[in-house]
Amino acid sequence: MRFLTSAGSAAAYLLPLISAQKVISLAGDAWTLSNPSLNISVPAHLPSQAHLDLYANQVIGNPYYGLNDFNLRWVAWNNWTYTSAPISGLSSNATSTWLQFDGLDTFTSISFCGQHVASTNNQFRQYWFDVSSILSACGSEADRVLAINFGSAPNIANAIAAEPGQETWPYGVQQVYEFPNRWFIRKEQSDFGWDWGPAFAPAGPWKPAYVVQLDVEEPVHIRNSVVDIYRQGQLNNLPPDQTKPWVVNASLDYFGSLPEGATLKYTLMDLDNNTVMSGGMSSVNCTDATVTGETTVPDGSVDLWWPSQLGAQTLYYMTIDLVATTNVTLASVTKRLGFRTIVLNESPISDAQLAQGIAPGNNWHFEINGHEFYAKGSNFIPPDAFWPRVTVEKMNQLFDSVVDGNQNMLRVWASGAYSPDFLYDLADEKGILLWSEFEFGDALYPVNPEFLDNVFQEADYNVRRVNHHPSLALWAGGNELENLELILVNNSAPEELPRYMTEYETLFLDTLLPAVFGNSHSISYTPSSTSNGWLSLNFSNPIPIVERYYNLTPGSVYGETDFYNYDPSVLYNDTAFPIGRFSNEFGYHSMPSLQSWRTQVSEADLHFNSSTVLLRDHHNPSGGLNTSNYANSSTGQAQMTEAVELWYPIPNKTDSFSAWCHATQIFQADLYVSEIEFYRRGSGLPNRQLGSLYWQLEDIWVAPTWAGIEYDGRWKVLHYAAKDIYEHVIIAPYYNLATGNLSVWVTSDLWDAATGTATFTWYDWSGSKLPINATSSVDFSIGAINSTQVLQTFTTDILKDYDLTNVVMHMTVEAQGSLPNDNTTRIFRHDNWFHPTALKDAQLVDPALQLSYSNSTKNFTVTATSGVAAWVWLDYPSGSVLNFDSNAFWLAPNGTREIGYTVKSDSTNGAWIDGVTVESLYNQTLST
Ligand code: BMA
Repeated sequence: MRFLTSAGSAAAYLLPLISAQKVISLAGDAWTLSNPSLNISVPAHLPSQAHLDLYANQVIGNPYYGLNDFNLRWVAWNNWTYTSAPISGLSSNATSTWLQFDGLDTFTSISFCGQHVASTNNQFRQYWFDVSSILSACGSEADRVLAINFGSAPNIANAIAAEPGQETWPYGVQQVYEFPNRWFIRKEQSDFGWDWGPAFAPAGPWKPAYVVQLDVEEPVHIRNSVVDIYRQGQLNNLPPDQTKPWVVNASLDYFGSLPEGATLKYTLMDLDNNTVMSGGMSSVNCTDATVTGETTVPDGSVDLWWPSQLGAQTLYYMTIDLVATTNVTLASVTKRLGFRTIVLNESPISDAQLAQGIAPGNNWHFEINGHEFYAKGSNFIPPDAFWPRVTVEKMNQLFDSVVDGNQNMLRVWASGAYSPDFLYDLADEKGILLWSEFEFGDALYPVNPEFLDNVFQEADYNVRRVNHHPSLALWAGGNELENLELILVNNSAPEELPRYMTEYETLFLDTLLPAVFGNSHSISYTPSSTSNGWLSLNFSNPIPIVERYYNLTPGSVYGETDFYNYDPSVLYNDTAFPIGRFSNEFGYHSMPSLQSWRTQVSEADLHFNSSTVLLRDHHNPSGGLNTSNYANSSTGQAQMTEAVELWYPIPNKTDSFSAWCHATQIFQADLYVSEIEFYRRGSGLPNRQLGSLYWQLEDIWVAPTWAGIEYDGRWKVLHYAAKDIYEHVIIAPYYNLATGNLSVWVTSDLWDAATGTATFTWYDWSGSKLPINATSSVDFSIGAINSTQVLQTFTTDILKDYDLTNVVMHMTVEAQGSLPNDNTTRIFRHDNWFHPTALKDAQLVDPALQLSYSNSTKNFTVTATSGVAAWVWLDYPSGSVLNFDSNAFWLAPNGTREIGYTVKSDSTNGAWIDGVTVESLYNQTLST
């Protein structure tokens, strides 16, 4: 929206005024983006980034289209200036005038009224500057112009790398994707490219900015604040006493001049604005930058917040007033928050746990409000290469898909950006735990004092900003540091390991840990995802955590696992999967759907190995991931092809591009399901495995990646398959191809015991039942968060008279139990399939699927009229985004399934319903 001058002149556009007189938002259209040497000057926006304004003005095409990832490099190599229109509405009675920037990406030189204000070098920090003297020396209102010059991040990173005496690292340690030297700068690391995304290295004022004027009545401005809610006596990383009262600690960060003797008052309200408690805070402490105080809330006087499927997401508002001795309110902050404890428990396995059959070593699991639970979820990457265009609507839709997919936790991966407040707000509402990470990954980092100070400021600001959100589950220092980066040092230069380990601890323990523990008693910290956890935790030491590293006792189990193996024979090979306490990453990539490809790639380029498709596949796992062999990206395509060829009938349809894309998605889903089954079964095995977060939730653009949800929100086969295998009670086969040992287990993540029946029915593919001499039904009982074996046999025995290519087994489970925090007894059902040979060798028949839609029930119905239908897939045309209640399922002979759906967006006015098709593995691949 543009604002006219009061005289109504269209000649000058002025920046808008928001609520309080003293805070002028600089958001809006009254900006110009320019680069004089390129002769570019276009209308611009704040918040924004140069690529977005250049695209809006048609100076460049859609950055996501075709090979623009490469063609637009010149934008990143250049400097860009954002210049405001004259800022109107400034008061002449102010005692001081300030600029506040909530995010500048990344290297800036800022001027106001033509005078230099400051330079900045960290995308993730908030900056504020006193410009009172510049303003008073400023000429006319027309001179009140703010200009922010953004330097080229790739250029500056290279210049820093070339400084004399600059730190270097042994060969192969620093993972380079497209632009090098990302570790020298505090900017979203994946902006320089990653194996699932493009490299635009954007620049611009990516978050809101304000002019703040203070006066005698309002002498301070709150720029940030922290509210920390914990159980009395709670220490980070340790399970607290759940009977203790809540401590609410609040701390307001301000600029301006605080009058002597200011105090804090609070009001705690429910979401209907009914006051729960109010009063003055105690232990108020004022410094020249913060005002801190606390209060207690008795246990039981508030309802707890729980993650999705584990209870209600009860939220409250808390208003904190900064009050002068005259009783005048100087400033006020309202936060929406929740009462819960969430702990990453890495304590040694206790005697009581050993007595339950849990293997020695250490725990590595989360506890919510004192309860162990099974964490089900995935890894969240930046949802767009340009954050300013990430809308609340888009994230709302994505997070609905997280909950619809039976996920309760996301790992907010370490080399994107700290999530905006609205993302935590959505997670608070929907019950999604956000394991949050500092932005360091797949590299080691400098440790000079300026860098460390810059990092501390960034961490301190962001920890304080988001700490009140009940969805915040953990802070982790960075991605793949202990389990990868230090190992790479050891491989390449073992004699240098002590030095790099010391540097690692300087940054990830000595610098980042105090930013968490100094601001929060409620949140656990781990320096690295993945790690073997801590060796000791002692709060009488300044840095309480000593990491275990590789100090492992055989037979004991420690820490998290991170597992990738691009040899497709890993599918169904349980012995390949790692045994740990928690799995935070694993995966394989697949192609997006044809509908998605069409939005970013021309029809002529839609071949499996077209150069455009190849160059958008950034996965090159041959250890390189570096610029020299980056363009040789055929490796990723080859892996997907090999996977399909090894396991499934090869698509030979006329539209084989689409069929191939789909086949790669089936392999991906099949592999993730077998891994999730493996990890979940571990909840009842000695490793007491309590979490599975696959790589990765969603796409940043349209390309071959590990995502389960495509860029526009469409679900791949994976997201449906994960939804199914993340049900509370599941049944799954475990098969050793070499020995023929087949077992079937039921796994439950309910918090109470459940009882039920498992059944096993054998068919040939044409649908005839086979009289196989094996158990057909078993009654079982299963403990809380546990697994139990319901069948064990040898196919070498029971199938010895059968042709293995023509045998398939359907297993079902029906269990009675109740959801956590809910006494209602419910029936939980799940089914699964076992086939002793690869599906490419199976004697699949055409199941002659029938599809119908009922206008009254708003359900689709699919029936298999002949034989067993594998991987039944309902597809829908472009123009809408929706998900079916289930998809990618199997149907027994004459089996039928009714399927509802949820529409997330629709530009077809409902016409998509007529475009829904159904196929199974048989006609996705074999028919022409
Ligand atoms: C791990 C992640 C990411 C990466 C993914 C796929 O390395 O932590 O860095 O994108 O696997 O390779």
